[in-house]
Amino acid sequence: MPPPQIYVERTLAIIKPDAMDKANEIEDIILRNGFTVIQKRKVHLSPEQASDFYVEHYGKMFFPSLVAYMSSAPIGVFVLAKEKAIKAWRELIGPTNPFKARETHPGCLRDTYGKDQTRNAVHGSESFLSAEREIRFMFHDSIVEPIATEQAVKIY
Ligand code: RTP
Ligand code: MG
Repeated sequence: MPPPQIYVERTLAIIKPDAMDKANEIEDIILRNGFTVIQKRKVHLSPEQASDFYVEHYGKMFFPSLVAYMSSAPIGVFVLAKEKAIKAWRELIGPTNPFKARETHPGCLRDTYGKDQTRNAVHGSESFLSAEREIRFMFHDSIVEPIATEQAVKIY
């Protein structure tokens, strides 16, 4: 009999600027939850790069503050793999708003590390297509090379 097939999915996770001081702690939680870290990078996005990354939100009221926040300081970017990784990572991070997360999903990452609706500690891809787009985006030369300094290579 052939061995059972397990479909291992990839997703993109980001530790946002406000949670970078807890990056080691968050990476431990990632590993303890059975994710494999395929790639990781520390990058400092320009406002243009942050706008491109979150282009789906262009025109929304929170877009300017989101872009300013995401380009304010370095972020930790991870490609994670696991069975049903996209859904599993979204469940682990919890709802967008940390105050809501605290009530409905106590113990999720945004409950533990989030500060407010914008500074909510972590990002997770929403679908297979967005995961593939975001992985390509973050690990493309145009993002990686300008910050490929010693500091960027060693993530923390
Ligand atoms: P993400 O894309 O970062 O994983 O977050 P998400 O899917 O849970 O939420 P999304 O609707 O995609 O929003 C993207 C990010 O924009 C900021 N935001 N601020 N002030 C506000 O009302 C507001 N709403 C969203 C958050 O940083 C959110 O994660
Ligand atoms: Mg989103």
